[in-house]
Amino acid sequence: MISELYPVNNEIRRAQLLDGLWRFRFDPRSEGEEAGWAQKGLPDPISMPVPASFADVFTEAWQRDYCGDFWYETDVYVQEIQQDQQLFIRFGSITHRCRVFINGQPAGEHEGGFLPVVVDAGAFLRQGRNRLTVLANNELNETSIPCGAVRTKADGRKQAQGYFDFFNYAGIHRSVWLMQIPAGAIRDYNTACSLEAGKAEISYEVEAEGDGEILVQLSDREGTPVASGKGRQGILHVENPQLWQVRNAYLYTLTILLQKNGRTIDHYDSPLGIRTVKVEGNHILINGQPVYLKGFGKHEDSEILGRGFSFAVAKRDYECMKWIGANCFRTSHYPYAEEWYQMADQEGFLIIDEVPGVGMMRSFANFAAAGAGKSNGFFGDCPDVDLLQKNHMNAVEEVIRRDKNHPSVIAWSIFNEAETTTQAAHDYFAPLFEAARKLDPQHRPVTGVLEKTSSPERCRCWPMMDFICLNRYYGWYISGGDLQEAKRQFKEEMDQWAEKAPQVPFVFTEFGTDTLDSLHKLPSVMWSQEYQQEYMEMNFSVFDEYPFIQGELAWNFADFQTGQGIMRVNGNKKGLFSRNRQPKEAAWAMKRRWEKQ
Ligand code: CKX
Repeated sequence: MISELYPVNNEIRRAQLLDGLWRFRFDPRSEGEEAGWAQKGLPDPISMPVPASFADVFTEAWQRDYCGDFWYETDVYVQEIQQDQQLFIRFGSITHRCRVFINGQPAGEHEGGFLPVVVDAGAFLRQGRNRLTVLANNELNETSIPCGAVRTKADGRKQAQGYFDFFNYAGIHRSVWLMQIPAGAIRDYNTACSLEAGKAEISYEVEAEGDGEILVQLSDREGTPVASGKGRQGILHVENPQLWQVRNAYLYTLTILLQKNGRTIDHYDSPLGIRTVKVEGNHILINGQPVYLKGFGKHEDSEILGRGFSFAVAKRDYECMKWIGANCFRTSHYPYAEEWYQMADQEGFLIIDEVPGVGMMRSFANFAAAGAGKSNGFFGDCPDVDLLQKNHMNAVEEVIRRDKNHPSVIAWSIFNEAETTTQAAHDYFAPLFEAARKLDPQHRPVTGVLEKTSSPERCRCWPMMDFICLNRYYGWYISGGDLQEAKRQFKEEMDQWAEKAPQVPFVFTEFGTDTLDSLHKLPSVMWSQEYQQEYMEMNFSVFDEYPFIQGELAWNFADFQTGQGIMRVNGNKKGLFSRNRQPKEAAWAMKRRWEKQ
């Protein structure tokens, strides 16, 4: 059985990082499998850092823009294999799909580029040196999530065309581990909290492969035990709990032991934050108190690394978000590396965790179509909607399984800017929402993100949502350059929502303007720093008029890379910070507002 729990080291479990310089090569004719590259070793490989996207380490355009099959290979040294141990190789993600070989043998495969790939490696690894090979592919189609297409050019080169506005970065983006865990190991666990005056109850459930007794203990920050339980299910009672609060996180340690005849067979420790999340009327409640969400839609995106995870970049992002007074971000438009959530748990940030259900509107520049309310349909004529839904469902299941115990995660977002106006869209999404509700032991709110075509009159999916997320660009894609008219139109729409859904919280998950950090202009013009600030102030004045608006997540935290085109000047420039994480002028206005709230 596959253990997906995040790798840890302790007296029983061993986790060895396999990051570093791997061997790499492109395979534009998809010939490597037949030619036996996994068995013989990659011919003429170049070196490639892991974790990182491959695109931005290159100096040639064809390499940066490469679309098709590509291979990674490394050596893994196993010191000793004990009888009662299981071995797994765990990749944080491989974008967008992969097959994994160990010593030339097919050992596993995965579809989807933003969630862990875990390979049961015991049958394939031997003591000493082993060859680990990955055949990956970054093509997009209308059954992959995210959705897109591939165009083959006259010379045979493939070009990925995402139906989305971010660069189609690919590679091994997150850390790779060799995990050694005991036979019969703890495989998974769930927790959920409920609060009463001066008390917390934490129900838990532990899944272990073998038999044996489960012991559970909760300790406070000083390491003092505050509650304990026995058995695979149970309730921990905590008197006077220290709550995990927004931007003021308190983390306990949950220790799970699997014991047999008095001997500890397995041991897994993880942080646990005591907090509840609920939607009531117009409010989002954390620990029973309304919270107003302030922050950003982000991307995993930085110079050179592309979408590769870096602790230093993530740390800088959290520092910038704290500086500006944010308390929340959305993992637009895919689940991020697990380390992001661990850091949010520590910092008390709230996360709307999004699956890669993006690009479900057929348009190569869907941001422009979506912004102006010109959806091009999708589900009614998608070539294999069942396969798309299956892939989407897998992502919902995998993200909830991966992230369900993080106190920072307060909601699941099932899609971004999908077509939602047809019966086909409704029928596509209903089972996904239902699954998310059923699978989450904490019953967090479930939502989706609506673009302009998903208007109060036309959208058929908003009633499935516990709170409604809107991406709106009045003053940019609509009435750009005329904030007065933009405000009038914006309010017209919000008045319609007020009639339609007065009892639901709304969160703005995108609003913003492309802004060059070099451009100043008086009076302001679009793209100038002044315009971004005036646009933000106009948006804030609208948000403040409608009490059911419970959050503002600006687009975007930082400038980020997109594909090339006439609408993007080396990327999307809607960041409040530059791609290098320096504040633009409007960031100060935001800081003043958010620090007061
Ligand atoms: N929303 C109205 C999705 C994001 C884009 C953003 C933009 C669009 C806007 C659609 O991924 O980057 O155009 O800036």
